[in-house]
Amino acid sequence: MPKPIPDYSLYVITGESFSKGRSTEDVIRQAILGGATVIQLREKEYCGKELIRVGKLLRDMTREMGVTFIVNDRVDVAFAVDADGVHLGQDDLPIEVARQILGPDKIVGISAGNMDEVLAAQARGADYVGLGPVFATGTKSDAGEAVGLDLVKQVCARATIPVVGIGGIKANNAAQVIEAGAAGVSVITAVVSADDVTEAARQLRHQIDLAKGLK
Ligand code: TZP
Ligand code: MG
Repeated sequence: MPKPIPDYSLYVITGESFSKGRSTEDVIRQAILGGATVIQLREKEYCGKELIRVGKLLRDMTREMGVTFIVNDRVDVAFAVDADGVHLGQDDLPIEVARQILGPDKIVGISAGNMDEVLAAQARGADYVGLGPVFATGTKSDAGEAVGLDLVKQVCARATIPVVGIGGIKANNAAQVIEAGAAGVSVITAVVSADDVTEAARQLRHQIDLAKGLK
C-alpha cells in the first residue's frame, strides 16, 4: 500500500521562546483543538535530552489526537520517539540518508527557498517541501528575503509533491497561499504567540478550508 499523504492544511511549528511562558505541551494541545493537522517539534536551543523528553510528550499527544508529528533537523530524535517523519534544512543530512535511517514509511520533508531546491528535493525523494519565507518574518533571523506568492504559484504549478508555505503567514493572508496552490500553511507565531491559541488556529483553519473549497 502506498504511504498515505498527510493533511498538511495547518502545519504548526513549536517555538517555546514565542509562547509567552506557556508550556509547549499546553500550546500544542490548544493548537490541535483549534484544527492543526501537523505538528513539528522545532527547538534549536534544546539539548538532545530535552528534545527526547518533549518529543515523547508530543508523540503521545499527536497520536491520541490523530495528527501528524514531525521532528525538525534531528533524524536521531525522530527515530527515537517514533515520529511520523523529519523536516530537514538544506544543510542537514541528505534526504536519502534520512530515508535510510527512518525507513520507507516515514515522511521526509525539506525546506526550500527557490525552484531549484524544490526540484532537487523532489528528485531525491522528498515527501513535501516547506517553501519560504513567503512573506517577511522576524521569527527566523536567517530566513532571507520573502519569496512572495508568485514563486509559490510557479513552484506549485511544477512540483509533483505537496508544497507547504511558510514565513509570515497569518489568518489574513493564509488563503492567498492556498489559492497559489499550496497544500497547506506552516506557522509559528500566528498560533504559538496568540493569546488564545485555539481560536487563532481555528481562524487560520477556517481561512484554509474556505480557500480549499471545503466550507
Ligand atoms: N522557516 C522559514 S520562515 C520560518 C521558518 C522556520 C519562520 C516562520 O515563523 P512565522 O512566525 O510563522 O513567520
Ligand atoms: Mg533545519
